[in-house]
Amino acid sequence: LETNNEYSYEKLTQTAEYLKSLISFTPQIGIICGSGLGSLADSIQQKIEVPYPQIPNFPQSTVKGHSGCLVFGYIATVPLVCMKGRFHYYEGYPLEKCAMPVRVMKLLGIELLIVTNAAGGLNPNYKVGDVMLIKDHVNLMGFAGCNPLRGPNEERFGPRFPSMNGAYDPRLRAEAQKIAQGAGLAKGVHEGVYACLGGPCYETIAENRLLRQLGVDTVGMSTVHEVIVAKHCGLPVFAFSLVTNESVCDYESKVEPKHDEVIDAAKSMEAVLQKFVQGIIEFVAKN
Ligand code: 6GU
Repeated sequence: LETNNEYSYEKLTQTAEYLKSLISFTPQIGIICGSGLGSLADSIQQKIEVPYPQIPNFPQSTVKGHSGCLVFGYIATVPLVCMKGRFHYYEGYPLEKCAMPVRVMKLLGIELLIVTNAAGGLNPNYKVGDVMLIKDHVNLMGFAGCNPLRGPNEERFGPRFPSMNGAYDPRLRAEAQKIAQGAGLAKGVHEGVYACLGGPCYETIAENRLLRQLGVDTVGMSTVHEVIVAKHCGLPVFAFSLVTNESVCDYESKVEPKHDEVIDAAKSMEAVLQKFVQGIIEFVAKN
């Protein structure tokens, strides 16, 4: 049996206690910023930034140039914590390591997790720049036996066999349509199904065709394992994909995913998404 005490309840508690010693409030919301969407953290007031290398037991980011940090502070009077930079499976971390910050944020006291990602749009009705609220996921990596909850279960977080139904909070999704209009997403937002693949290569045409048949609307390399860990410990989730590129199912097409274009598309939507997330937070604060 492979046992892994690297992220035991005690270790995660240590990490949370260290972070609590730096702040004088209890964060109510946790936010995970997707690729190119780090500026979601810019609207945070009274910022306290804690670089990942400074946090005990935290994974270290492999991405060159920026190590990532937790940003504590307030948006619309709501105390929160934001992950600027997340951990991806393709970097070499096991899934439970990718998702471990979710448990740390749970121990810090958050009551809602907001997750964002940059994703390929498989649904032919989706255009670059569109937002899709995630209503459900296909845990494709789980089909192959990879799951962040694999291994001995920690009952203090949740049950051995957790249901995944309702992981993406339906009430917030319903409200988000209205909030999107107010934020400048005039056409509104889609609702659909997200799938995570391990990456780092993008999908082939044949894989895109398969995913489409499976009912997948956006595809990326994150989120699912974070949401599984959140649902396991009873955290409601609000999650959306920003469609940064078209995932084509046609061999004649010249469209090809490129990381630079993913980042550019995300950057060009940052201001609108910042407003959108702020609207969600304001709604949560009032309700
Ligand atoms: Cl097309 N695929 C995956 N797996 N992740 C992405 C993407 C595509 N576009 C942005 N992120």
